[in-house]
Amino acid sequence: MTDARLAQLAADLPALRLLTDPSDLEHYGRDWTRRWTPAPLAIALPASVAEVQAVVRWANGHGVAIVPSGGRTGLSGGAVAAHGELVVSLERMNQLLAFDAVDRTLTVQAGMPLQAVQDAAKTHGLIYPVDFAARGSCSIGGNIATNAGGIRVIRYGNTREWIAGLTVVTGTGEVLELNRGLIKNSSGYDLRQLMIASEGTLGIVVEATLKLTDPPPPSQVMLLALPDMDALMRVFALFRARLALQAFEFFTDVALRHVLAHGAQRAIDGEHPYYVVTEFDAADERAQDAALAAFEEGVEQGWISDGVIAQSDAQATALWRLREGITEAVAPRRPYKNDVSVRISAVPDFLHAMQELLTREYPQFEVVWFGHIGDGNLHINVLTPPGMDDAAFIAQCEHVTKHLAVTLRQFGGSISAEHGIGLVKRAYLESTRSAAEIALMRGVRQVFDPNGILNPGKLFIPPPSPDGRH
Ligand code: 2HG
Ligand code: ZN
Repeated sequence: MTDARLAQLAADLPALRLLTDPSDLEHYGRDWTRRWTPAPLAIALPASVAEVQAVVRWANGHGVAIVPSGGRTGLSGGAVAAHGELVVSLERMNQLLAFDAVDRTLTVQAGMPLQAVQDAAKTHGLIYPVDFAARGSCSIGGNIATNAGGIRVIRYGNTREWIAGLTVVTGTGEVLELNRGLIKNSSGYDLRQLMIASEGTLGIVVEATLKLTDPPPPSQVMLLALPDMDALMRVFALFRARLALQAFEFFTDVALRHVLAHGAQRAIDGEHPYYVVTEFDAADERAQDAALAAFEEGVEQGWISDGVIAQSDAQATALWRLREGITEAVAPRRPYKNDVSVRISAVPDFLHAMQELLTREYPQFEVVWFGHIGDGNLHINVLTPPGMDDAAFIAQCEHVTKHLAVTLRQFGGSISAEHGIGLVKRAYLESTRSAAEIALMRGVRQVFDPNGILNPGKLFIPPPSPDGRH
C-alpha cells in the first residue's frame, strides 16, 4: 500500500477488505453516468456497521472524502468518485437481518439489491412495492439515499413512504438508529426522513427497516397508442377515474423505435406518436369490464387510436419491456438525461411548454421522452448524435437545461423527480429550492458532517478549494 493514509487504515482495520487494483478503481468509481473518469483513492468493502464507523473516523482524521456506494445504477453522478475519494461500497453488507410478521417489516443491510428485498417480502406473502427497471442491480441503501421512485409510485408512493427505521453512520462516525420501526413517533424532528434523499451527504445508510404490504389484487396490463399529448392526459383522467391504477407510464414513438431495435417485440402496428403502458386491478369480471368500457370510451372520444391487453403473464412482461427497456436501449447513444416533475394538474401545460422548448432548442438532436406521467414525472433523454464529441454535446445540453430550469421554476416543478441531484444537476438546484432553503440544507449538512467528508461535491456546488478543485 503506497499511500500512507491507506496503509494506516489497513493497519487499523486488518479485516477490512480494501481494493486498489486499477480495474476495481474503474469499476467502483463510477455509476451509470459515464461523464466522469473514475479516480478513487481506493475501495473499502466493510462487512459491519462497526467497520463503516471506523472507516468514517479514519476519513475524518486524514481528511479523506468518502463516496458511499450501492449498486451504482444512479443517473446523476451521486456515486461517482473522480477526485481521490475512498469509495465505501456496501456490497458485502447485503444480508436480510429480520422479518417481523406482526410489524410487517423486513430489516436488511443497505447493500441488499432491491430485487432481493422484493423476493424476501414475497416469501412471506407480502410485497415491498417500490419497483423499477434497475431492481436487479440497485441496492436498497442507494434507493433510500435518492428516495427512488419508479413505476408504482402512482399507487404506493416513493421509497420515503416505506422506511420504518434507518441505521446510519453520520459524517463524524456517530451511529444513529432512527425511528426504530415505530409507526407513531411525534417526538420532534424526523431525522430518518432527513436522511432519505440526502444522497450520502449526511450519513451512510447501513441498515433499514422496510414496511411491507399486501400484494395487490390480480392485475391486467394494457398498451395504448395515442394520437397526441392532450389525449394522453385525457386518457389518464379517464382511467384514473374508472380503474384502480397500479401504473400509468408513457413513452413516444422515438423511444419505441429504440426498444424495438434493441430486441423488444412490437405489440401494436402502425405509426403512433405516443404510447401508454398501464396496469390496473382486474380481480374479477366487473373490473375487467370496467377497463374495457374505459378503453372503448377513449376510442370513441378519439383519445385512443389502438390498444392491446395482455392475455398472459408473458405478454404482460413483453408489454412492460417496451417501457422498461428504454434506458438500456438508448444507453449506447450516451444520452444527456433530464428527470423533471411538476404537479399533476400542471402536466398538460408543462408538456406543451416542454414540447415548444425542445423543438426550438433541440431541432438537431434526437430526443426520447418517457416517464411516469401519472406522477407528473418526465424523463427527457437527449441522444448524442453519431460522431459528435461528448464535451460539445454536453455543453449544448447544459445550455438547454438552463432554459428548462427557468420553465420548471415557472411551473413550480423539480429539476430532479427521482434520480437525485448528484453532480449532474447541482448547478440547477436553485431552480427547485429557494436560496433560503439551500442555506438551511447546507447548514444541516454542516451539523451531520462538519468536516465535509461525505460525498463532497454532490448535491451542492462546493466552494472552490485553494487548489481550485472541488
Ligand atoms: C425509468 O423510469 C428510470 O426508467 C430511468 O427512472 C430513466 O433513463 C432514464 O432517463
Ligand atoms: Zn423513472
